Amino acid sequence: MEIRKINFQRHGDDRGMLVALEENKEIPFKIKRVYYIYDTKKEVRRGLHAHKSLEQILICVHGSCMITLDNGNEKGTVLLDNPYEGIYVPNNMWREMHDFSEDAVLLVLASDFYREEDYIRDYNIFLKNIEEENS
Ligand code: T46
Repeated sequence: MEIRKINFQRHGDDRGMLVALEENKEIPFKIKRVYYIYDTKKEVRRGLHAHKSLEQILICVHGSCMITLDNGNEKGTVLLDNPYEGIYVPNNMWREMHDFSEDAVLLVLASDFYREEDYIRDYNIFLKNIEEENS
C-alpha cells in the first residue's frame, strides 16, 4: 500500500520557516484534539491498534520515525522526517509507529476527543470488522 505524504505549504524568509495548519483547509477535518509523542525509545513500537471512528494527521515536527499502516488487506511503511510533511490516517486503519530517532516529536491532530471505547486493540477483531464491512 502506498502511503501518500501531504506536503504543507512553508512560509520561509530570512528568519526561518513557518507552517500553518487550519481545520477544513490543510487538515481535512475539524480538529478536536492535539497531542504529541516524544522521548520514545528507539526499539519501541507504539500504536498497535485501529480506531472505529477517528481521523488523524501525523507530523514528525522534529527528528524522524517510521509509520506502518495496514488496512486489513495491504500494509505500507513511510518515513516521516520533515516538519512540513504529514500523513492522513483514516478510521479502520491499523497503525504502528516505530524506529523513532532520539529527538523525535510526533505531533498528531485528531478529529475527536480521546475515547478508549474507540480503540480496536485486538488485530483479529480488526480483521473481522474489515471482513464484515466488505461483505
Ligand atoms: C494513535 C497513535 C498515533 C490520553 O489520555 N489522551 C490522549 O489523547 C491519548 C492519545 C492518549 N492518552 C493516554 C492513554 C494512555 O494511558 O496516554 C497513554 C498513552 O496512549 P497510547 O498507548 O494510546 O499511545 P500510542 O502512542 O500507542 O497511540 C497514540 C494514540 O493513542 C492513537 O490514537 O493513533 O498515537
